[in-house]
Amino acid sequence: MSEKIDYSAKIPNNIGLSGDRRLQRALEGWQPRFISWWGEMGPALATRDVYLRTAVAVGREGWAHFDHVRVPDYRWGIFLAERDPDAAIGFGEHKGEPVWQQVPGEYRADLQRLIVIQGDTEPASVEQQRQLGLTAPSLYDLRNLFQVNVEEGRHLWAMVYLLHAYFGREGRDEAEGLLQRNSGSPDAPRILGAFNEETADWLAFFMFTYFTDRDGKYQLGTLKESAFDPLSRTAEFMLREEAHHMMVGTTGVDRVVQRSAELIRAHDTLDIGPHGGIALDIIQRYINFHYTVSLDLFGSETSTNAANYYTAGLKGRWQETRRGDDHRLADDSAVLDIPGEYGTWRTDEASALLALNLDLRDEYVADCRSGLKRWNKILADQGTGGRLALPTLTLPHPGFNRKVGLNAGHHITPDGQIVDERTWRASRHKWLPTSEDLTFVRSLMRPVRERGKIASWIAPPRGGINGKPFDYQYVHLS
Ligand code: BYC
Repeated sequence: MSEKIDYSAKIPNNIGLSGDRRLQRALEGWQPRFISWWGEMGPALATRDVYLRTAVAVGREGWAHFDHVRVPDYRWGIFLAERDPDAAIGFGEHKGEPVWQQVPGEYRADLQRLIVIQGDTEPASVEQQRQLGLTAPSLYDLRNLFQVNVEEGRHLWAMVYLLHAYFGREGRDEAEGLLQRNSGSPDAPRILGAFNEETADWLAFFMFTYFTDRDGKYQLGTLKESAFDPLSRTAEFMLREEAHHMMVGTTGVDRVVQRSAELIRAHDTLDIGPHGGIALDIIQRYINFHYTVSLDLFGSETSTNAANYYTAGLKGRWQETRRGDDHRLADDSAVLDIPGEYGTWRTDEASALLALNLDLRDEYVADCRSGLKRWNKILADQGTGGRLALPTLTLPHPGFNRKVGLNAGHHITPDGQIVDERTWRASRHKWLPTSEDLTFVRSLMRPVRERGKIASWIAPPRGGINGKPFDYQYVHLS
């Protein structure tokens, strides 16, 4: 397979699509439906053009090209990482066998399910972020939003390719379904909870790209290990694009925290709302919310689905090849924290195979901690000249506010105490964003569309995109 992407084709690709007429026709049949979905459910703000990154190769260096592009003309395509002709399955009962180029009949339903769940999240996030362009705090941020959106659209293409190419009629029906379900729809919602929540303001967008896109990183990391080679190579290239989405989240929250710290210092108060900033307690409540709905995306702590996927070789662990065990896990165990009826925690042991969702979640939690460290460092560096004690931003206990898994149905505080429902309800407003918080944050969301200018509630970025300065004309509005 050539590493270069064929851009002369109607659907840019590096899979030799022109040599497979049936698949080409099927995907060209889906393409206008995608474009019409994008028109209806994609970004609400009309633009003349946006400075976007487009993939031009799948090698490590020089894979992206930047230019001003009319967004509806963005070249969504199908790009897989290069094939390793010697690739062998790295885990499970088929460990050591060559990776599969076709779907084995016995794993067809499970693989299709994993691909559909992954595929469903991609358009969902575009739908959730549809209105945000109308209130972007700068042209730089607006550009980043569009970059994230077009790449989530491309990730939908990646999953639709797999469904069309390897899952026959059922795959084609599922590809239609991906455009028919919509985020938050009462009749046909998206499959996973977090993708039916609103992303109503830019603080929510930065939290989403920090916490929820990071779940995407970890889930794609496990699919990259898959024995089904086309899925593995698809996920590998998606991960390359995903890194930018997390940069948007990490530096987005950095910049909100930076600005809040500056306002606290300048006005000598934590109550910075009247000065146009977002108070740290609101930021903490947004962290609590977005982190915990993202934890739900890992499924239950013990899962026979996860065990079966692993044993079959469909979905591995994060950095599977770097783990120093037998990659089969039949004899290993893991410890679980279980909330008890009477306000006490107990621990239990489960087989490591059953606890694979927890293993992945633990990797994710460790990664999330690095964000909190950064944001607390920004607060400490800014300081208050010793006049005020700044709170520390924290990650809540993984049992807090959970709808999926062992902790669902329990009332657990951010510091991990199990309490009764009344106590929980009485304190909920301290822990999760209140309607007042949401209204206040929304009131700050006024668009700033002048080159080089930025809204009052966020600091400018340290640098621009692709070596351009912050005050570059990233977007031409129509
Ligand atoms: N909401 O055995 P269990 C991304 C269901 S994000 C609703 O515990 P399993 C992105 C589950 O389906 C990454 N239902 O779970 C980010 C099952 O139903 P059935 C997306 C849920 O299967 C930002 C039942 O509960 N990719 O890429 O081990 C922007 C028992 O489930 C939820 C993937 O997730 C939930 N949260 O694990 C754009 C990878 N959780 O079968 C993109 C593919 C569980 O009893 N998916 N259920 O009807 C998977 O690996 C797994 O399906 C899950 C669930 C990790 C999602």
